[in-house]
Amino acid sequence: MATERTFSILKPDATKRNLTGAVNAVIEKAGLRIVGQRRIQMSQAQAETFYAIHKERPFFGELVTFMTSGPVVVQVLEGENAVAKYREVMGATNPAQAAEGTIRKTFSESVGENTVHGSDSVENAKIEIAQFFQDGDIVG
Ligand code: FUP
Repeated sequence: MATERTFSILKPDATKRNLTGAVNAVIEKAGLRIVGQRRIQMSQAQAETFYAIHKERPFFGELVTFMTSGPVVVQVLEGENAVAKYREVMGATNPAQAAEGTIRKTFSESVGENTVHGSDSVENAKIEIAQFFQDGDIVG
């Protein structure tokens, strides 16, 4: 297995409920290292670019509105198999279908406000990290 990096977002429902530390504890307990982290207010343009793949979906407008509704924490996570590992730790997109012990099962209230984002491939992780981080801001 290779050491990988993945991109994570703690979404506005997490920051609003003061869950940054609680979610980070789950991430670190799973063996992922938080090697980059920044709290930002995402602009509409940033959210639209980030979720461009979903722009034809009926929930796109709501998704952009939600992602810009409050602060988010953007992160770079590092570890063995980090992309798949984090997807496992996050749980299914719909929290009702997420496994026990996952972030979404524990903390999320709906599919639209599901607490975390994690890249779905190493290739997308690189693109997503580059949208929000400069090399010097990631310290492994
Ligand atoms: P995931 O990779 O698990 O974050 O899921 P997707 O890329 O399929 O979806 C991205 C985001 O779109 C979700 F986090 C929330 C939103 N979404 C909805 O609001 N409704 C849906 O039916 C599916 C996704």
